[in-house]
Order: sequence, then structure tokens, then C-alpha cells
Amino acid sequence: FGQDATLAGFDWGSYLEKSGLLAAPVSCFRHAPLCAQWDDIYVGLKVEVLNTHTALPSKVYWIATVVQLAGYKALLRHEGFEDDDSHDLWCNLGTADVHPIGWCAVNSKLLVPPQEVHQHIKDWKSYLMERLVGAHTLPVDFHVKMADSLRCPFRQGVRVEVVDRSQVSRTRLAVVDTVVGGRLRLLYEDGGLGPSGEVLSDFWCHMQSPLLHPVGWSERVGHSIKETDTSVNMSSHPAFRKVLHNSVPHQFRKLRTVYMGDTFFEEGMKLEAIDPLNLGNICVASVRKVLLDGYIMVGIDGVEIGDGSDWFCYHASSHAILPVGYCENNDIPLTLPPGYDHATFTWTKYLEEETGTVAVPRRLFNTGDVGHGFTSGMKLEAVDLMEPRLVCVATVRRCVGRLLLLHFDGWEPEFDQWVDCQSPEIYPVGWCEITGYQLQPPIGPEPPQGQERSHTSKKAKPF
Ligand code: MLZ
Repeated sequence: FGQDATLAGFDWGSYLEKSGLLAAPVSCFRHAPLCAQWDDIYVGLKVEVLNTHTALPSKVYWIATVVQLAGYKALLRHEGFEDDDSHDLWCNLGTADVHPIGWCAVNSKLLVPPQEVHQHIKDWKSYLMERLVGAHTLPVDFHVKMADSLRCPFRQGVRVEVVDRSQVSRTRLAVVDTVVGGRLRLLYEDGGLGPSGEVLSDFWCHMQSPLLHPVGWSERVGHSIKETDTSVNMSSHPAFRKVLHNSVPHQFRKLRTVYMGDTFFEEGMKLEAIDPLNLGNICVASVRKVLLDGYIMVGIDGVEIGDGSDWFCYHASSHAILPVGYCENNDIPLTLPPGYDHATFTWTKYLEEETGTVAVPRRLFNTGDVGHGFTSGMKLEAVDLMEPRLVCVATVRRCVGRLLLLHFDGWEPEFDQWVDCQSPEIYPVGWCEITGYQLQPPIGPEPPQGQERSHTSKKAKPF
């Protein structure tokens, strides 16, 4: 990890205030804790929150109003300050000692006003009564729901099949090592350990990632899988000392079923696809192989090595495959095969004259609008899918249909990535704080010490 945001405590509140930008609301993130409950969380709610501005020995609370929301973070104003915003404070609704109105009474806690306002108001009791009439508060089960939604069906020692980061066309057996906020650290079964027991090859993804599959998936759909090198001994690592359990399909997200009947993707058909190794690029691509259960292997035209090792598996319902002409229609620069020129390239000519192929029928793609609620400029916490251990401060740069172009704050635009609006690898502001995941803050104009910014290495390094 480069900069340590948990030690330094990245301050989303003042960062947003400085930028003047909004955070994407929690309700935009279907997989995020409390997404379904977020309609009940809004500006104007009143809560009971720990009062840290007293010299009293026991924990006391005071009433505050939500004056602004940014993801899971709320800007609170203590009752009594009225229009004075100088004491407002950002707190995380998922972690802070905040409760619905009435919680203190039920739990025999004291409500004590902050010292600064103590003198101004004579009769607190009637002041509060007046302020609280008709006020709305947090749902009573807020924290229970939060805890429920953080539960995860994966544990250390569960075996899965996951993309092999050293060769993206195949999967590889891996074992869950750690789970943080539904994100899994996976260790390849034959990844090897270094001289002092350190893991040589790991992979991070969310439990709902399309790159993750139950044991037996590859064989079932006809995807290639790396044979485990049994000479590699991992048994000294804690994750392998457990009794290993094979994962089973019900632990995984269910994909939309696709009908593979009369017309489906066929080998050789052309399309546009997000380059799995350069997620900011949408390229001219071909269907290379049709697997079972609606999965296809895609290759990027003109740059394929030729042995199929750089093909990538996408499900027919994936956001990452797009019909011919999608980029042009949506004003996205299409990445052409080497030797082609934007001034002269047309899909019609490319299909007929150059390759003698046909385009994948448009209706086979899942490009319909989903009404996701993201707009450009919104801030969020997003996985850098090229280094999927890193969750970074990011901004939505563009929204095109169900696709979002994400920019990583402080990084060059060449690090930008196209993701699906329902990607499980994007999170609301404050998610890292809730789950205990480390957040990568934006890098300043100068790269922080010990973190090189080698843009040239980006292409060569898969994931
Ligand atoms: N070592 C890598 C880190 C990139 C991380 C970017 N995250 C948005 C590099 O400098 O290329």
C-alpha cells in the first residue's frame, strides 16, 4: 500500500467541500450495505449522536440534524446551533455512535448539550420538544440491517475458480484467505510462498465479481483452467491449514439467463469490447469461441498473440461487450487495430472488405438503459481493477448507458476505467471506513515517497 489512509484518515468531508462536488448516493450501489434502506435516509433527519464536546466522564449524547449527505457520511449540526454551521461535523452513519431519536431514553443514556450552546438556551426541555415535533429519524433497525448486509457466505479456506492473473484466458484454483467488506483475498493453490512464507501470487475481487466461479465451473462451461502444480507446497500458510471446502453455486451471484438458441454469438463475429488489460479502451474485437451457459471468449483484433492466451471470457449479458457502432453512436473513441486510421475506418468497410465477417446481431447485447442515478462528477470509492487490491478515491467522468467511465483522482486519464453501473467493485463514499478496508487517497501533484508512477508498465502488467 502506498499512502496509509487509515492512519492518516482520509477526510472525505473536507475533500468534497474543497472540490464542490457531490458523492454518489448509497442507493446507486445495489450490492452496497443498506442500499435498499437508503430511501429512508435524507437531509433533515434528526439523530442522537455521541457528544464529544463535554468534559463528563461517562458517554453522553445530543441531538443533531443531518444537513448534508455524501455516501455513508452525514454532515451533522447539533441542536442549538441553529444557523451557525461553524461546529458542523462529518460522521459516518455506518460506524459513528449515532442512533434514532428515543434511543437514549430507552438505553438510559443522558442527553447533554455541547458546552458552546449551553448558555444560550434557558429551557432545554421545551426547546427540544418544539424542535422535535414532526421530525423524522433513523429507522430503528438501521444498525441491525447494516450488520446483516455485511454478512458474507465466504470464509477462509473456501476453494474457488478465479481468473489467472498471469494468463487471463484461463481460470485457476484459489483459496479464500481474507474477507473484508465482501471483498475476497484469494491465494492461488499453486501460487507459491516466498522464503519467509510470504504469498507470491494473490488476487482480490468482490464475492459477486464476474471473474469468480464455483469449483467445477470451468469444466462445465468449457473454459480452460490451469492444472494445479502439485509440487508447490502451500501448507504452511494459515489459509491452507484449514479444512478446505469447495465453493458451491448458491454462494455466487446468479447471472441473467440467456437463450443460446437459433441466433447467438458465433465464432468469428465482430463486436466492440472493453480491453480487459486496458479498461479505458473499447476496441474492435472478435468472438473467438462460444462456451456453454452463455459465456464467450473474446479477442482484441490486431493485437492477439495467436495462441489464444490473451482471449477473455465474458458472459453474453456482460456490460463489457458492445454492438458494432456503439462507440461512434455514443461519441467514445474506438480503439482500432494497429494500422487503421480514425479518418478512414468504417465498420462497414472493415466487415466486408477487410475481414469478410459479420457483426454480432445488436439484439444479443445487454445495453439497455437501467436508470442508475449516477451522473458525471460524482465521487465514489472504486477498485483499480488493474490492481484489484486497491480501493481508490474516484470520480465518475462519463455515463453512457449502463457504462461509467471512472477517473482515479490525482492519476493520469490513462488510468481511467469503464465499469458497469452495477459493478460490485464500486462503493459509496465512506464504505472503506465502515468495512475497515484501506482507502487509497488521491495522489497529489508529486508522487508520494516509495510509489513510482510508471505509466509504461501499465500495459505490460495484467491486473
Ligand atoms: N504501481 C502502480 C500503481 C497504480 C495505482 C493507480 N491507482 C489508480 C503504478 O504506478 O503504475
